[in-house]
Amino acid sequence: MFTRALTRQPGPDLAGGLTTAALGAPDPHLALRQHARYVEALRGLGLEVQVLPPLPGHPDACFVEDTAVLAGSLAVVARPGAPSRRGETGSVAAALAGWGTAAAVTAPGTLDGGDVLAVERTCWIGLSGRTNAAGAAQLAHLLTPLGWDCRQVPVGAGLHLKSGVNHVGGRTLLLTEQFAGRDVFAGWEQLVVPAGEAYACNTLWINGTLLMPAGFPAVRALLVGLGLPLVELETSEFRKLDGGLTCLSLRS
Ligand code: CIR
Repeated sequence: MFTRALTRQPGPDLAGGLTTAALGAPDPHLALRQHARYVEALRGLGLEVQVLPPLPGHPDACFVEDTAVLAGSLAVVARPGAPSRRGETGSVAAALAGWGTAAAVTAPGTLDGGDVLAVERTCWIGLSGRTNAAGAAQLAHLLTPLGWDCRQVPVGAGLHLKSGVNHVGGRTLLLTEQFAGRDVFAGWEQLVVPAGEAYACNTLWINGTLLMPAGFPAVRALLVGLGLPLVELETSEFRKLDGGLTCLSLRS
């Protein structure tokens, strides 16, 4: 169960964020409204949510998930793979004081929290354009002595591991075809996202409820089968920057 989350409001410079999507420029005002709904949804599910103000000069800073990893008793400050995002971590580290034993990924390691999926005592770490082998090894070195089974996952195409693999409760993972069936996920139930709706793989399990992006009927139909309450949230403005629901918070 999650009890708290850290988020950061998108700023007026949001359109300056990194992206590979060709979906046009995000509207900062609409993004702010979508963010407020997201925070409201987390609070509605019982989480105490801290909302940091925008970080001027860091248009991607609302994607706080990438700046740290919360796993069990640890709060690990990440070292984002994109140099433009490294200035986001200081204020997040300060906000996370007291959330767990502090640790940090250091050079030459790079690691984005979006590449880390920690469930029960299993931690999958994606090797991506953002997370390198040194960063993944540093995180595993911190977690393994605490009883975590750390497994590396080459991401290949796509931004992050959690662009294509997420936990949707119990022993079930929601995966894109790109990740389905790999040995590293053996022993877990696998729900495969229908082609054309890969973005909705970034669905977030919070205390028995699934938060999913609005507008993905095939994934919705698949998730209904799990029998969990479903909340659909508008994410259009964050999607324009390759961001989704998990990216917008750090949870513990
Ligand atoms: C970036 O490229 O870093 C941001 N525009 C999007 C980050 C999305 N984060 C995530 O999936 N965890």
